[in-house]
Amino acid sequence: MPTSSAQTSEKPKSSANGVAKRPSELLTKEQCLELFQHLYLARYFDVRLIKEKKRGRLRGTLYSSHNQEAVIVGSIYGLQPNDWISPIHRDMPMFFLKDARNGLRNPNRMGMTIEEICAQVWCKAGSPGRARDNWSHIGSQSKHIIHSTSMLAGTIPAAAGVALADKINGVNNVVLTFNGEGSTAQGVFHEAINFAAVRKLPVVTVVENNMWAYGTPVELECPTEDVADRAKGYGIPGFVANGQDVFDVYDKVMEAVEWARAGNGPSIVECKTFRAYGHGDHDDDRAAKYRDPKEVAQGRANDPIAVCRKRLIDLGYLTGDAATQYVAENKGAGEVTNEDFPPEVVEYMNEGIEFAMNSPLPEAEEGGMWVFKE
Ligand SMILES: Cc1ncc(C[n+]2csc(CCOP(=O)(O)OP(=O)(O)O)c2C)c(N)n1
Ligand SMILES: [Mg+2]
Repeated sequence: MPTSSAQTSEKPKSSANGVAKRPSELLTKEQCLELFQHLYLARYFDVRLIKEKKRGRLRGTLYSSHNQEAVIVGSIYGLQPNDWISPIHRDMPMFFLKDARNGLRNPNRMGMTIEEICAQVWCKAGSPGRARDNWSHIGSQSKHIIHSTSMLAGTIPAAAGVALADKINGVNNVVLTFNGEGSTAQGVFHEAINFAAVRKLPVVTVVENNMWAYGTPVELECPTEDVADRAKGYGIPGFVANGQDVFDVYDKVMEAVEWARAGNGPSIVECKTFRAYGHGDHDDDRAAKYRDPKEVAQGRANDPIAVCRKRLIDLGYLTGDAATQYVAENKGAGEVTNEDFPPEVVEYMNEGIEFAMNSPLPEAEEGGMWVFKE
């Protein structure tokens, strides 16, 4: 069984000299560059919404994923289209990046469009939540995205249920469920993982350990050194990934996914990262007081875009001017500009925002919809 150092029953494919290759070493140059672009897409979504709100064009709370993009991007990149995900509040870009390998503009892709997500943020009629919320309490059964819930860790029992249903129906999809480290202190986290473990369900629980749950530090939520150590209690593998390195996240999640798909059951993948801002933007000022500025500076120093850029340069995939053309890393939303992002990234977001701006509000009569059985 894999441990935190992560070996699997199904050994990764071997190279000619017999040394096992990590899943990320099997990615093509194009795929590596695509991962890099997805990091930009996730970062731009975040900074653009902050800018839109500062300009007074947007209302509602924003839960920033700044600095956590490698977890969002690396964990879902290798999934099969029909695999399931259950994002949480800090994972908004995941909704439009799911199955992005099949083309961001492919209408048959098993992910949401940027138009749907922007309409959600602007509370318009064309959004999955139809103006009931501006953030992540959405999902899509047809796209295999389990609806988010506000109850921390509430997605894991739902994920276990989905995995059980697929198993009964003879379908071998993996279910990737996401949680903050704070959520691992919830009773339902233990109940659901225990249930998945005894039934060997293909549920991979990705823990985004950003060191803080609102104002509570990780050491007051988890007594073990690694959150992944909790896996031992269920007899399942626990993996630890560097959450700033998209390739390491990809490697650990792919090992867990292959382990699950081979019928071995669930696992926990802890990705060590750092929450760059407050819990939500309503918490930014307070967070600046409850967190040590040195800790914050250190936590932000390893920007996932910079880490990925270095790897691509080392691999020879980014050379010459292309290596430094768009430098979005290590800049806050107030400093970064459109010129720091590839034009196609800005364009994609512009299209989403334009759709949202031009979309109507829902009819008032819709307010009672979905409350009582029709
Ligand atoms: C059962 C439950 N308790 C408390 C809350 C209020 N709450 C919302 S988010 C949050 C912090 C979550 O921290 P973590 O799980 O680490 O995720 P992060 O926000 O850091 O990504 C809290 C306490 C809640 N939504 N559900
Ligand atoms: Mg947290």
